[in-house]
Amino acid sequence: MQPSHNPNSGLPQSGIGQVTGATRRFVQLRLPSGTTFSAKSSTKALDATVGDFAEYSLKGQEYFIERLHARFNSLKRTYFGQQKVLAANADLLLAVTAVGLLNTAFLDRILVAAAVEHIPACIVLNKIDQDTGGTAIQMLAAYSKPDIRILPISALTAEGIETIHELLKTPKYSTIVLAGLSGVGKSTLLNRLIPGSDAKTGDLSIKSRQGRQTTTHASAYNYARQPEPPALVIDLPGLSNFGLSHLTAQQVRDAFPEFLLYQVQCQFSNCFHLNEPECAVKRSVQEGRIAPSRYASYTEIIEEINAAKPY
Ligand SMILES: Nc1nc2c(ncn2[C@@H]2O[C@H](COP(=O)(O)OP(=O)(O)OP(=O)(O)O)[C@@H](O)[C@H]2O)c(=O)[nH]1
Ligand SMILES: [Mg+2]
Ligand SMILES: [Zn+2]
Repeated sequence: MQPSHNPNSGLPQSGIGQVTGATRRFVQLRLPSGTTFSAKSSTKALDATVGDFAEYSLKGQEYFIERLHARFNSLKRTYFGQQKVLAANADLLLAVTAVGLLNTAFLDRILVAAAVEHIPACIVLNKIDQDTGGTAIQMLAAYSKPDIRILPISALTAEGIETIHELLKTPKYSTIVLAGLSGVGKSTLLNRLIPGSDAKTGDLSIKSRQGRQTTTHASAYNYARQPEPPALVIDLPGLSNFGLSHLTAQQVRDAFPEFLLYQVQCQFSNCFHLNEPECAVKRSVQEGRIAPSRYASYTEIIEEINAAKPY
């Protein structure tokens, strides 16, 4: 009989772990307790992504990944024509944006990627210490219609941080993903939420105001919440584009919840709200019931999908 624990590390000899990092040959696995260790992939084709659940077992002195579990969901984007999984099995997505870097088209893309996979999402508006006059908050008013929660915070001054703590302490959210443009302050926020996590942060370059990319690969952190097991918080590298041409037009249309309210009044039941006559969604945009920025994001994504179609 084999002992059920590895005498060297005290870890179970086999079980299920969650991937917190992966290279071609090694995968970092995390147990529900938060302990991480390294395992080898037994096949070259193992396509492990942060958030994946994997079965592992000890063979000799080393841990090996036996197989990956099917994903409950995966946050995907198209990158140079290829569909890429950014993170798997997210229970909550925090779409992070910031005063000075507020780009609703980009935000809408992240929200679409989450909605298509049924991942609950909130918008975190960081750097509100710089929002003189509340302009950024006003720009986000468009999101009250699709009923997306907006959390205005400052990772720098800690204003509003309590609401993020509350979310992270919610037991049903065990895997939480932070995604957003480079420089919005994801890593600064993480350091604030998890003191000692030592997430690398970068300075905004004065020249471009773009913020050079500081986080270059996904990093994962434990968020302690006794007596519950720790939450896994994933800091994605700053993205500068979020291609969605792997989606269908229908998926994208259905990912704009405020369209669904009016869609029933469109002349065509399968209306895509583009050039169709008697379209209640377009009328709602003109009459101010749907935010023009949201509709513009929609048509832009649809155009991208059409442009990527093979002829
Ligand atoms: N004024 C202000 N600056 C902030 C705040 N949060 C972060 N910053 C600054 O914004 C810059 C970028 O922060 P990071 O945390 O590195 O941003 P990031 O989103 O992790 O960037 P990438 O790793 O490139 O994706 C740093 O200079 C931070 O000090 C904030 O709440 N207010
Ligand atoms: Mg970062
Ligand atoms: Zn329509």
